[in-house]
Amino acid sequence: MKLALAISTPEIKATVPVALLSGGFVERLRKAADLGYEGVELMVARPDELDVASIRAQIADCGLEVAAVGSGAIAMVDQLTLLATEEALRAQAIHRLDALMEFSQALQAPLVTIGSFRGRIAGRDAQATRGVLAAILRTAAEKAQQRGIRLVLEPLNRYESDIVNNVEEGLAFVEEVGHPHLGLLVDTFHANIEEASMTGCFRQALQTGRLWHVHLGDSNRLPPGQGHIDFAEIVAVLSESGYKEYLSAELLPRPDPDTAAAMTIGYMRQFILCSE
Ligand code: LER
Ligand code: MN
Repeated sequence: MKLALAISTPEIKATVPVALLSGGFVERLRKAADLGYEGVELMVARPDELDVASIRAQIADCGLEVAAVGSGAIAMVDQLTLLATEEALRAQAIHRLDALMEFSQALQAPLVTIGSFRGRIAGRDAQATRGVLAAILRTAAEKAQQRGIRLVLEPLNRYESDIVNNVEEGLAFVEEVGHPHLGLLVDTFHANIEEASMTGCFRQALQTGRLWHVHLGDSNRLPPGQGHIDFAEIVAVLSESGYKEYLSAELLPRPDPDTAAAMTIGYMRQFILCSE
C-alpha cells in the first residue's frame, strides 16, 4: 500500500477545491517527495496544454510515481462532463477524456479516474442516461486497454452526483460495462456519507478484485484524523486482502495546503507501517 496526494497540473490557474500543496508545480512535487509520499495524483483539466515530456522528467527527478490521473478538474474548472445535456458538450468531454488517456499513457500513469467528470442524470430518463454513460465508458475502457492504462469509476455522495453513489452501485455499473479495464475507486469521504459500513464496503469492493484506487479524506473532508472515520480499520481490511495500490489524499487544503498534506501522511503512516 502506497501513499499519494492530489495536486493540480500547471495549466490550472484556478484553485481546485481538493488539491493539495502550495507553490509552483516543481515546488509541489519536491514538497510531496520531502514529506515521504511515493506518488502524486495529477488533477488535469486541459491535457493538450501540457508539456508531457517535461512533466514526466520533473516527476521522475523527484523520485515520485504518478499514482493516477484525475479527471475531476475538467468538471470543477471547465464545467465539462460526460453526461452534459448538450450533445456537442458531451462530444467535447469525450474528446477531453481521449486526450487525458493519451497524456496518461505518455506519463506511464496506471489509472484515469472517473468521478465528478461523469456528470449527472439531472432529470433525464435514468435508464437511458445510464446507458449513455455505460456506452461512453465501454468505448473509453477499450481505448484505455489499447493505451495500457485502466479507468476507475468513483462512487460519489448523493449531493455531488445522482448516478453511482455507493460501492454496490459502482460494482453493478462496472459489471454492466463489462470491460476488464474498468474498475472501482473508493473515496472514504463519499463512502462515509453513503455506506452502511465502511469496512463492509471495502470488503465488498476488494472481493471483486476491481478495487484499484482509494481516495483519502476524513468525514468532514479534512485530513485523516480530523474527523470520525476509523482509518485504522480500513487499512487493516485493505492490508488483509493484500491491497498493494495507492491511497491518495484528495481533501480540503485546511488549515493550509501544505499542512494538510503533512498531517495526512503523518497520521496514515502509523497504520500503514503497523499493518504491513
Ligand atoms: C469529488 O468530490 C471527488 O471525490 C473527485 O475524486 C471527483 O473526481
Ligand atoms: Mn474522490
